[in-house]
Amino acid sequence: MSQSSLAIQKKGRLSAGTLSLLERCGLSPEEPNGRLRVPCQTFPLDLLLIRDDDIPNTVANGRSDSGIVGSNVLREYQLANPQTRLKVLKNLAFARCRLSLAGPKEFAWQGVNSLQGKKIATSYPHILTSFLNRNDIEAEVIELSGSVEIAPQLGLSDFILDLVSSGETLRTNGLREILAVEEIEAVFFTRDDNSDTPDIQRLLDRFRGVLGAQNSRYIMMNAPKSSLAEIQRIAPGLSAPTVLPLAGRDDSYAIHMVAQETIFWETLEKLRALGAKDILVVPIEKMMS
Ligand code: PRT
Ligand code: ZN
Repeated sequence: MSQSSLAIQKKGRLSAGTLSLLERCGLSPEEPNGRLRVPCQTFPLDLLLIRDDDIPNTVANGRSDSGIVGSNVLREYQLANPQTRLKVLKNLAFARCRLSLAGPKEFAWQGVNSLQGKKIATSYPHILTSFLNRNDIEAEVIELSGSVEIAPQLGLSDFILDLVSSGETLRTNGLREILAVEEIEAVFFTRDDNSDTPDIQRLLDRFRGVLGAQNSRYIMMNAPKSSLAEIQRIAPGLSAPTVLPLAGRDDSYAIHMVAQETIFWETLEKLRALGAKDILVVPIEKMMS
């Protein structure tokens, strides 16, 4: 019997983030050596290495149990195929960018009504149409499969809807970002009817463990007993700290806690102002609750 499978991008902007996540989850894949289907060495899972555009369809028609793809590609597929039931189980916080409207840098933008009657080029016609419908805009959608950013120079369109990261590609083509229509990141998804299976849940637990830890910090400090309530108020996400006695000290505690957010220097300064000493903030590798 073949084991559970995860479709991932073979080569491209998602590859490094996907492989790094899988490694941190303890799912080291074997060397592909040209294979399309590659088993993991330490987990009962096969990786299917394919083009990102094929990932939603491969999961929808059951050739893979789950997939990792950019939310842009998944959303476009869902809008184009409303009968399929795909479900995002986890946002993966890598390959972040945005799907934005852009136009000539000299264009005097006056809100979405500026799009009325215009031509807009994109590789995401369904996402664009949905945006235009939501905003009651009648505009012509020009579908292009690549190099969307040169469409205005070629006279093919007035505006574009495309992925933007640093904005450099827009700038070099005389365009400027006008409006972010969707924030994009890599997502882990499956079919609706498949999302509760033990294999998928076990994988999801691993992703949660690594991503939860990625955003969490373990904080340790020694602090005066009188400051405990105030320290709990200041330090973010810390409802139930562990409070330990200090040998030979009646006036102070050792306080240990997990923070679900970045601890900023300002927070450390406030803690020190409350009398906290020897404050340590350390990364957490894995978490399971
Ligand atoms: O070969 P295959 O079909 O598998 O890959 P692909 O060429 O279709 O996709 P790929 O590898 O380029 O991108 C895969 C996914 O990465 C996208 O679907 C997004 O979810 C995500 N991603 C994150 C990006 C970017 N950032 C990004 N910056 N995809 C594309 N870009 C483009 C952007 O459109 C621009 O043209 O990169 C260019 C540089 O961006 P700037 O703004 O930094 O100049
Ligand atoms: Zn692609």
